[in-house]
Amino acid sequence: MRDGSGEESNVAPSVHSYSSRPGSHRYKNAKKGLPFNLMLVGEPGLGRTTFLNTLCERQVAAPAELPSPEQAHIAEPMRFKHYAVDMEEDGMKIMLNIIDTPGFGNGTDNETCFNQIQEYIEAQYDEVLAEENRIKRNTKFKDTRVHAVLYFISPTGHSLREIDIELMKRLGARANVIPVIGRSDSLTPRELVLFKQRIMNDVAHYGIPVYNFPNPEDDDEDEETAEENAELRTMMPFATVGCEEVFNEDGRPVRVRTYPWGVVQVDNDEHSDFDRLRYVLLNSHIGDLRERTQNDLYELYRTEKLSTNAAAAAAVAAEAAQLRAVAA
Ligand SMILES: Nc1nc2c(ncn2[C@@H]2O[C@H](COP(=O)(O)OP(=O)(O)OP(=O)(O)O)[C@@H](O)[C@H]2O)c(=O)[nH]1
Ligand SMILES: [Mg+2]
Repeated sequence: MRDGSGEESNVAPSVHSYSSRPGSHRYKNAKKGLPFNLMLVGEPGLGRTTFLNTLCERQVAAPAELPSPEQAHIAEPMRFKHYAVDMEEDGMKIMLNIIDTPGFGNGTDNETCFNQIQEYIEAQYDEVLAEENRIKRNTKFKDTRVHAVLYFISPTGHSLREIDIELMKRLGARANVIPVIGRSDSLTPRELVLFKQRIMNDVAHYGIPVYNFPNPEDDDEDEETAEENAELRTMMPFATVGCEEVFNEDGRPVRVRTYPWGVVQVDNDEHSDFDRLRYVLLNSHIGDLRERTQNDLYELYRTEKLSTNAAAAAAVAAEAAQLRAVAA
């Protein structure tokens, strides 16, 4: 861990950390480590902190301190909390930066939260834009552009709520938004299938631009990727489960949530999509998420920004010319 808050203690790694998987990434030579910036957004209590610790396989973030009963009704404003963690995944070093957004959707002022998140994402683009325009490059420049936003949906079994639709719609134009169902073990497998369908129907109906595992253009080389992406599209939104409990099964540590009626194994594909999602983020799609951020989302922002600036400059010049004409 670099400088995240909370005590560090190791918990069991993902089952797949024991063996390397095929279809890996293209960045094995990134010497210092590949930067990957991941934002977590979702209503309070959907398991973002637990997810973060489960993803990093260690306690990076301490659980939120609960307010005293007298203070419990006071909704805290949203803020950005940063965690920086060095990871190694399938032989590749990753400098993972996680931006958590505690206080989002606590019912006070969603519009302000939407604006704050959008402004945060755009501010990182502005930094890159300013750096590109600098005559002398800053060799220590850190690219803080958000490569993916995990949006946590509450496991209600209902349709998407207005806040979900609004937020994902607004951010989809600026970042790779990946919808996930938080605390998904509260739904039965059948409920989960129906809920996923309902959410994806809403995504299509409202035209929400989520990261949709795009088809690679040059098919020959990428037939395998096309198949993988088609499968991943059918899994959306990913059903996540997080835990910090480790159970010893035949001498092997297994990450579980234990209930009186049984256990949920976090890394078991039959129990949740957590392990698949982790693999997508830190391995198979880390390259695509970064490239799409650079080539599509940032480029679009840059073009918009430069043409807005050019239009503003033209308006100022026209006004000055008009004033000069009047004065003459
Ligand atoms: N059933 C279930 N409970 C979970 C899961 N992940 C976390 N929890 C529990 O849900 C509660 C909230 O988890 P957190 O990880 O603190 O959630 P959070 O989204 O960070 O919450 P805030 O920071 O308060 O917004 C805790 O009691 C967790 O133990 C999960 O996958 N399934
Ligand atoms: Mg939290």
